Amino acid sequence: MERTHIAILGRCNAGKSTLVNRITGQDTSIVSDTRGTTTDPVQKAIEINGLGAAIIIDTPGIDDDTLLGNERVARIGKVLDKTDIAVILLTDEECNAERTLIEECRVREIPVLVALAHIDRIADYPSLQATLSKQLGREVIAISALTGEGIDLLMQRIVALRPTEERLITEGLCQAGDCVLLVMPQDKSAPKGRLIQPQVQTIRELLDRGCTPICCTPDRMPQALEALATPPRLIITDSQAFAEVYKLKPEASALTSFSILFARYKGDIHLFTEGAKALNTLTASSRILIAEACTHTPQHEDIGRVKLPRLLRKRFGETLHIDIVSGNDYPEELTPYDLVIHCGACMFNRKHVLSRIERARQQGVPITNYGIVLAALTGTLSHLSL
Ligand SMILES: Nc1nc2c(ncn2[C@@H]2O[C@H](COP(=O)(O)OP(=O)(O)OP(=O)(O)O)[C@@H](O)[C@H]2O)c(=O)[nH]1
Ligand SMILES: [Mg+2]
Repeated sequence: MERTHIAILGRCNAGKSTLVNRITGQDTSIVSDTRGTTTDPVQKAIEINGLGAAIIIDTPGIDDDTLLGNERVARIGKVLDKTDIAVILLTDEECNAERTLIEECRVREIPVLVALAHIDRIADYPSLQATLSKQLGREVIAISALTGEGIDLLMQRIVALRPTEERLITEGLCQAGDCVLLVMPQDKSAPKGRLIQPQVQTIRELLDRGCTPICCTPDRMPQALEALATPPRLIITDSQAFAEVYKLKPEASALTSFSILFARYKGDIHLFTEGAKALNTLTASSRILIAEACTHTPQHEDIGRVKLPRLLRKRFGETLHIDIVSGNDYPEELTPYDLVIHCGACMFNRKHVLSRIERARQQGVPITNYGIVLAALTGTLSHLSL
């Protein structure tokens, strides 16, 4: 699910953690008057009235000197990579660091809200609020996370800034009334007793769109097709089953994969297909970075850790250098690599994927994703609807 990521930023002791606790209505973060209490970003999933699913991110102080300078910048940078809305807290007229942060957000196209915090203990807060507003050339909301004053207004402003772009996973590939066949292997690498996020999200969207989703595992695909009076408009398969599904696909059905759908939905499918062209120039001494969004214990037939490296080495040679990173461990410096291959990123928001794509693009390193590479290596890419 696409959750709006809201980061609470500011200097140490600005009351970031107190505000996060107030918004989430829980003791999500540790609060104390010791500077640098929050050293790692803390995320909390919540539902916000009028906005829907969100993640509130508590962050270390932008002036936290208990962290090394570059470490601090890197941590804030990683938060900004996924931030849809930034809330910056101030407590006095000093606002140089905040100005720099506002500028960084402008470059990254992140909408910013500025709030003067701790107003319960600032004698003439309206005049400080006016001064800051003038200095920064923008609205400054007055809040107290302690008493709750001003929080309703802050939440209203947050809701007003929510990303409004409505995106569909299956945009342009099917319409109301269409039957869509989903081929979903439930092998050892699938979680026990449930479906993975991309499958659930796609089924839900198809139901909402008035389509008829039908599900099967690859081995039951012939029976599923037989049970239908006409071929499905679209077949969506797990990338791993491309080859066998393609063989069984009726002429009249379009074919795509969950990872292609999510590359379109979360990333930039055209840049990813461009990036996959790098596969034509790789050699046995090339270096590849495989980046996974979620951290999970490596599994026997894991696609990112086992299958993809095996296919790549088979194609380009055993000496091919492959680094695998997961979660937030996406390197700043991508130039050592000849190609970055990202997972479908079902656990990331779109902003996060776009930030990663942008970093690769700026450094001139081709980037693509699992589904596209699997399709390219198995020769099915040209048969897919993108
Ligand atoms: N009077 C008053 N005190 C507050 C308010 N918000 C936070 N505080 C106090 O300020 C101190 C610091 O609050 P935190 O929420 O830990 O601040 P922080 O910005 O998370 O600090 P770091 O994690 O160190 O960066 C605590 O003693 C809080 O109780 C407020 O609105 N009014
Ligand atoms: Mg804190």
